[in-house]
Amino acid sequence: ELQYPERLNAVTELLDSWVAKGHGDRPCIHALVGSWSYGELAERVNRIANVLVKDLGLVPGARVLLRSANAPMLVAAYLAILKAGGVVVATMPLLRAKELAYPIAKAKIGLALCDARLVADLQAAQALAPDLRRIVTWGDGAPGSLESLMAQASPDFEAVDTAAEDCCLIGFTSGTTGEPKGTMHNHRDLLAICDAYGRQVLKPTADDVFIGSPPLAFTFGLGGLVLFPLRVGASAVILEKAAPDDLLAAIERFRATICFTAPTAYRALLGKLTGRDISSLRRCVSAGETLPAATFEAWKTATGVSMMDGIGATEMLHIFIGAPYEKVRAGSTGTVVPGYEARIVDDEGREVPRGTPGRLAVRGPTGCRYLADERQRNYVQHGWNVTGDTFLQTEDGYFVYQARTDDMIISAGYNIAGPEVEASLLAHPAVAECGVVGAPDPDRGMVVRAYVVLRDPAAANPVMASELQEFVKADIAPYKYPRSIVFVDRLPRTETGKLQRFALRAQALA
Ligand code: 3SK
Repeated sequence: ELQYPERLNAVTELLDSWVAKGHGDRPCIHALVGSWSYGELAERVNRIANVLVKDLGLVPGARVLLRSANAPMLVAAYLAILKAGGVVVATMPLLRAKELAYPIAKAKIGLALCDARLVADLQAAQALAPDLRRIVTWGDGAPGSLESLMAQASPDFEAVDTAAEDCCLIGFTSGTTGEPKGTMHNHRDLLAICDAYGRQVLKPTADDVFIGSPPLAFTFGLGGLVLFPLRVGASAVILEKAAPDDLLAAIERFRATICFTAPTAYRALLGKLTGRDISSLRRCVSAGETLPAATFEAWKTATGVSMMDGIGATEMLHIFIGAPYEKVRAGSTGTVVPGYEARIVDDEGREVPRGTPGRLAVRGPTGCRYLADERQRNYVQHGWNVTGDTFLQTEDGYFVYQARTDDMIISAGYNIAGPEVEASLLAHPAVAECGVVGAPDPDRGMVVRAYVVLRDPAAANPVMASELQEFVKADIAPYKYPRSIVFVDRLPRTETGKLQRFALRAQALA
């Protein structure tokens, strides 16, 4: 079991301890415009913490909204809020006023720190959510900007003496269904994910250079690009733009060794590898959606590196199932992360035999605590966090993803997992992306419908549709083949890259 002191401020452990131990000169953050050492980051964090407390009146427990693309200043502001005893509510940079108003009102947020280029929507949100009284911007050099306040502030700041269990971040779910939910996590949770998934599965060293595309507002990105590197004294490349070409160029330039991104992004990178040298990469973590075996194999063939699939949840803060590098298996998410327990249960919460699909339930050092939300009792049942995912567990303990619990298509009495059909279609060389949902059918109740993006859009015709159907029939149980195929230019995705199957389901019903 992971043990931490009762009084704990995560920033003391993650950042200040390195400076105190004489590692202040080690590289910490790389960006296209320059790099910061641990000492340089620590100084900025202290200045911002002083601004928060002395100029902006932050009191422990107060919530502060952050709005920015991934950037070194975002990292500094994030850590400063934690160090000052505040609670971070980081928001996705693409959110518009209406979407920003929801967390502001729900979490009663009075103060925001914001990249000046993104302030317009936040100002518009103030009209909808009057709790937000003060916005301080950076990057515009204006009087009263964060930088100008920082310049007047002391470079020293003693971490606020928080309890390990004090809430320090509220992550809002991206809301694929219903209103977003605010998930609360504390200082101990931040260290626990580093010491569970980080240290015992990923096993980074101080020489690793982390890189990736997930926004820091998504806890997958927070862990992979900030917490895990800091915990072991490593460095991270923080990219404002992480489209495939940007990511590849930065991997080459900084000789990045550990990449965190989603399967969709890995597939996009695969199409652009010619002439690139990404041989520095030794670990490629994939999460956010299931990793099809075809993507795993294609990446292995192209780079020689086996991808590390993982499943996490904003509710759990980070990954709780994912195998260590030596034990990864194509087509399987992996084994339970040390410190966590996972089991497959039926609708009554009873464990089902190995090999039987059911709901994935998990418990361990982190867990779901929704901010004032009735849905808490659906997610946590008898002490177990019941995720919305259907998995099966093999005899030897590997967890194999089947579907989101609501992604099961019941067709003529058969239970068909949409993602399994997607994985099969993706193995066809003509298919770039696809999403599979149920469409109503008078005879079968539902039929399997595939929305397919082809690599060559000009090839979209009935002959291609039959070819794909035959391909799937030959690959998996024939009853699972998509009886309906719709060619599309693009698929609906959330900002974190997750396929929005609910949007496809709505299209299928129309
Ligand atoms: O698997 C996910 O979607 C996830 C969510 C939050 C944090 C980490 C991960 C991998």
